[in-house]
Amino acid sequence: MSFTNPGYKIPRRSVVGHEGEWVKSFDPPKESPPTPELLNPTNPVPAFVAATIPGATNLIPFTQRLHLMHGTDLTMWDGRKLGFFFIQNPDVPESANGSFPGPTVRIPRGVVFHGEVYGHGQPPHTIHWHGIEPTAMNDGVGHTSFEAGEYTYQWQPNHIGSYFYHCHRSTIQHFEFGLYGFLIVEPPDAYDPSDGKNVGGYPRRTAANLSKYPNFPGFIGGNLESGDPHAMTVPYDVEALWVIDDIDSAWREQADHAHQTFPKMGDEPGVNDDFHENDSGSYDFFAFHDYNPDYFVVTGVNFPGRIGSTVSIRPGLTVPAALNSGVAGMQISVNARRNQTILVRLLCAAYTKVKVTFPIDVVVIALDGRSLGVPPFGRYNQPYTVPAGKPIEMSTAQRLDVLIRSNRSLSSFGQIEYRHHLSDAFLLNGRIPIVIK
Ligand SMILES: [Cu+2]
Repeated sequence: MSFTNPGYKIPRRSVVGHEGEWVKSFDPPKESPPTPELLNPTNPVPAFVAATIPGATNLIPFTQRLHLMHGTDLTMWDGRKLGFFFIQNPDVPESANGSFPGPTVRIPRGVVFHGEVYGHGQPPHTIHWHGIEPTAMNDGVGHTSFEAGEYTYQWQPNHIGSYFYHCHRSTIQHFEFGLYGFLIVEPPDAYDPSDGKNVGGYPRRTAANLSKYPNFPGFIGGNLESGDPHAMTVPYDVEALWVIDDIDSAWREQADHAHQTFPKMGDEPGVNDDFHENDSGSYDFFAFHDYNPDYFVVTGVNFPGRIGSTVSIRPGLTVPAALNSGVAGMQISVNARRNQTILVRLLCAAYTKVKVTFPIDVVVIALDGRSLGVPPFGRYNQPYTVPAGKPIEMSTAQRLDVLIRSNRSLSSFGQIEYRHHLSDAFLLNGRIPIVIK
């Protein structure tokens, strides 16, 4: 059995003559449709960022701006330059040239979110708000909504937790090339300074049901319908973001320009497009089936090693407030004190098989933006402990939130093991320092 002589043959229809079915209503991409049922946005975060980050602006009130760019090189740990697509927030100077991952978007539960999205030049893009539940028009899935030049996405987050946003046009490539960022839904009062708290720092709160875990102090149970913004939440003192990704340099060489995998538009969009004119000939239109990553990163930081190695990132790495919606002190490598509650938010943005191991017991409090044991799904699941050393398997697009709290000092590493998605061959062990003093 082989790729050319498979054991099973799935009958497939040729796409020739059916190209129109694969190109949506708002191609060509300069089309900028109005948002249906547009409401006034109420998200306070962009104004907070403008008030606290030097040089930042809030050009469109209450609106998060995200621009999608292509054609930027990123220098990897060994000095090699690889092509990436970046997400930029034009309101924030640190984001002016884009970043990988894109800036972390934080938003309070219940507000009306507006995301003004602009795709720089062809090809068009979308933003899919992964795990949020918008209307179909605002879901940003290419082929089922539309692909646009400019659009204001509108939605309302109703569950506190960890999400992410990513381009969903030619997703296999655009996601792999860097068009994604983390998305955090916080309690409704997370950016309300009226009680004198420092809304740009820690402690903060996230949703959890810790009624069976009294070692995490400050948990508030109660009833989500009561109006208490902190019902079913716990405070955390330290927050770390682990976005696990892998990079195939050969993909960059094969798709050496941004239009490589796009049909060339004919004069009747969706009807007489040419699916083969933009490719270089040797790889053809669907170039991205053979995936063999040779670079490995966590939250944009390179694990500095070749395939087969076990390597660590530096201690003390943090995410700047300008790239974290104005919240200062977000960590990558964990640096905490004893008896602090540590929240690690994990996103698997890798295509390979990933196993994450902690050197200390962790409590999994949420999966994919839904907190375990918290209504309305509380009857069907509950938080659970993963003992030190036991691997947690993760797959593409999955999010996992874990809490850690220790009354003893610790100087060790979390480990991310990458294995090839087909052969299971060992690729790399990436280690992330965890220091508790
Ligand atoms: Cu895109």
